[in-house]
Amino acid sequence: MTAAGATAVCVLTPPGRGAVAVVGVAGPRAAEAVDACFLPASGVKVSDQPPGAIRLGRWLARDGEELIVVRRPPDAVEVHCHGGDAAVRGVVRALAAAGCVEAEPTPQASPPTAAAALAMLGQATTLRAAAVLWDQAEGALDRALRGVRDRLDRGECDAAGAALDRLLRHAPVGLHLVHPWRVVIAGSPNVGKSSLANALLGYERSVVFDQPGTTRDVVASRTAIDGWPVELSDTAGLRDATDAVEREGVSLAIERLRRADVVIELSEGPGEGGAGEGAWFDAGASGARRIAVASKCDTGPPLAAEDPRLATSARTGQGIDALLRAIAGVLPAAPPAGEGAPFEAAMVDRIDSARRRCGAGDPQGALRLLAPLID
Ligand SMILES: Nc1nc2c(ncn2[C@@H]2O[C@H](COP(=O)(O)OP(=O)(O)OP(=O)(O)O)[C@@H](O)[C@H]2O)c(=O)[nH]1
Ligand SMILES: [Mg+2]
Repeated sequence: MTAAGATAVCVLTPPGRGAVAVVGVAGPRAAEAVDACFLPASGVKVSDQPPGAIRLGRWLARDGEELIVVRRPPDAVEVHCHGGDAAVRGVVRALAAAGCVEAEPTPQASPPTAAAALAMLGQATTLRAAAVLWDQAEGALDRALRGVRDRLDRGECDAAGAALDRLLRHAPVGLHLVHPWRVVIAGSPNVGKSSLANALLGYERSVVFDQPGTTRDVVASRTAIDGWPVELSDTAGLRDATDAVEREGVSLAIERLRRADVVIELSEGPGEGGAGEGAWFDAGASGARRIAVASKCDTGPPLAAEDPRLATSARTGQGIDALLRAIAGVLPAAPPAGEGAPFEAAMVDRIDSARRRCGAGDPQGALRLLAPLID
């Protein structure tokens, strides 16, 4: 809030990553304040520009950084600058020094789950994840929860429980809209894990070398598979290492396996079919979905018909698209457009507890648990 008659400056774009940020200046001295900081390329001051004018120029307080200024009637100016934190802070500070009062944007009166989704939207890295969050920002989860509340008000525990079950089914997707799915490539040394990671990523991220024990650390990379955010980890080859550094790498690999959502169990094919790795995988990948994959299938005879592994070659690209589809196939399906999906762990916990209260025939208990998500 700012005093009447003051000129305010506030960041209009939400926090999070973005190429461009917008800083708004509003009040009787908005154009003059911007004139004090901005050198228009045309030489015509912002205060002499017509409403709606879009002007390129340089920001004096930031070493003459180029940005765009838009005049908005009746007395506002937007400064469109680089989206990085430092650039935004530099613009706001200069305008404050020119006499503007720093303000927060007026909060929209929106339901808590919609506001939380909107706040999280800036962290979404894929269009598909953003679309699910946008549905929640538009009120999909709020509508579903209100529907549950109405049923609970009428004492309809079974119907409310079924609606909560539907929401909980979408929780795994909801919880991975900004936190990536963890996909880990594991297998014996030298089977081609790093080569496969590079082939899946489409660039040379990991060092590849014809010597077992090349990768010693976890090499994690962010990517997207089927439109979902994924962290792909290449790991050290699993074996009883004698070298202390390699041993450390193997324990890091096992640690990653424990926390994985999906494990690609890589073994050289067509050879012995990965007989040796099973115990390692069992030690690590507890709850993860497992995909058995054969590497280097450009060499030697084809895999036997009964071999359950997916045949790949990092060298020729054989099977790489099929493996990407297989990974997408073990991830849960997206909620239908417009459907509610809880997207924070605390929300899921509440909904889960409320579901159990429904099962226990306690509509009041369920209502109490859901109330903070609705009001
Ligand atoms: N012919 C063929 N060779 C491959 C293929 N993938 C990897 N290689 C070779 O196998 C060797 C080991 O490859 P890496 O990708 O480094 O294997 P790794 O499993 O990461 O090895 P460590 O990190 O030591 O555990 C290298 O010489 C690669 O060129 C493939 O698809 N076809
Ligand atoms: Mg490697």
